[in-house]
Amino acid sequence: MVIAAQQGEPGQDGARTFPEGFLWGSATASYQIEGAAAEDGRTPSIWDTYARTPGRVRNGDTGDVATDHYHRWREDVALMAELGLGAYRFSLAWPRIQPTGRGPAVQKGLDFYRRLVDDLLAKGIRPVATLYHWDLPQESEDAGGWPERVTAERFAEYAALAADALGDRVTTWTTLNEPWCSAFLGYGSGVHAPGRTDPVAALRAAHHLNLAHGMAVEALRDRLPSAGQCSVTLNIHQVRALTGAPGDADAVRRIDALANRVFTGPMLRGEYPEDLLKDTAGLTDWAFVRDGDLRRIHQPLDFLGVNYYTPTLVSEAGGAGSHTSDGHGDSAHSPWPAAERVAFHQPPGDTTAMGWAVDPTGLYDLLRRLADDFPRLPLVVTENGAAFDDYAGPDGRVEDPGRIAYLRGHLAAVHRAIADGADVRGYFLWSLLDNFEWAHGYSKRFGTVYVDYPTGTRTPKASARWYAEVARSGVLPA
Ligand code: IFM
Repeated sequence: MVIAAQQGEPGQDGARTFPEGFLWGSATASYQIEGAAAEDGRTPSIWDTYARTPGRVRNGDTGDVATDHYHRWREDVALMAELGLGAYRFSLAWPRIQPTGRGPAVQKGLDFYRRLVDDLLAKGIRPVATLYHWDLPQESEDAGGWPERVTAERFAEYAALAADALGDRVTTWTTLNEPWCSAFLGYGSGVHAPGRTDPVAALRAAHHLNLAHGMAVEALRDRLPSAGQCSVTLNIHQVRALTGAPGDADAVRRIDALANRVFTGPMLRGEYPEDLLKDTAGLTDWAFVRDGDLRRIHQPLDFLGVNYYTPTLVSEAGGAGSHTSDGHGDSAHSPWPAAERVAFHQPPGDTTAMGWAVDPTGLYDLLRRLADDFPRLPLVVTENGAAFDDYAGPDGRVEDPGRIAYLRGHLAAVHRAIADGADVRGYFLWSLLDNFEWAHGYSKRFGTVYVDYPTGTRTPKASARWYAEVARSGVLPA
């Protein structure tokens, strides 16, 4: 990616020009769009199993067909080209490439991604590949899943297979997408696959995801050409205090450790935060962290991927108006180990169809903080977007002014962060297509392209046209 030149304030007409070379893209993930769940050797992932378990996913929806991207990928790449995207962030399905989570790669699985990548490149769209966006092969979960070290070791083998097959054409790689969700929603609150509810397993999973990241970067670096870029995508929570009370500041510290520093500590500093180890000492002594692990996890990265949707508002539990929903789904089990004395609150402001507050200042603050904490590490917004209750009108058009307003506000925040010194190199909108929104099934539409699920027909929403113009011109209009 080209180094971003620093830009100034909006022009007199209020338009904001982004740096030359700023990367404009859209993002998706394999289980959310591909379908073809049992084709060409693919075996079930933990999400196939979870979705088939009654009561786990709304309406009993599964990713069996999803948006049928496995068959319609050509049409989707053509759409991206029509929409002028400079980059496409997608994930590889581990169970499509290595169905049992170990052993040799399945050629048909690799061929699918090769064809996709070749078509992207032919149309001038930069492929950005994520190795893991939550679809762990079920057999790996049966062998212990992320709480066990063996899963990190297997992940490094899978990373090597992927890089051997695609490293000549994909230069930009991300190891994990949002490991916080994999560890704490998957093994803590159980609202994501595999649906376990064990706080110690969640902490063990966090460590082995960190280790998997480090080992995968080693495998990638060994195989990629020198121009290859390695990164990880974190859903850094922008945690805010409800009041200025010291108890609320401590709640922020505790959640920041569990949400953010449990990953940025080892990955970017080579250490687990002392306060995290202390807070969780009643649950585990962290003996699963072996000598040499932190050195392997702490790999130089070319950029940090940041996903942001909404801020997190907390206080010390017991204060007025406190409640326990943190916006990550309802469960009797908390995704926050050893944080019983923290209460979560609905941040002020309008909400999206997810019930998430719209607050672009959270993105600005997040980017500024990361720029201060890790001054030499370029940033890329790898996901940002919103679900709304979109529908096709009688003329077939899909008008989504709420999404345009959301994107406008958040892009202005990115621009301001760049103007104030943050080295942000690109922005990927979530998502290209309406898709399977995990435990919400197909009930939440994040796409800028509307998908009519019964027929698979794609219709770009008004926001897709709007974003195409921003991407084409590099200018955010007033
Ligand atoms: O759909 C998800 C995506 O898979 C990961 N980041 C958040 C998105 C919206 O919930």
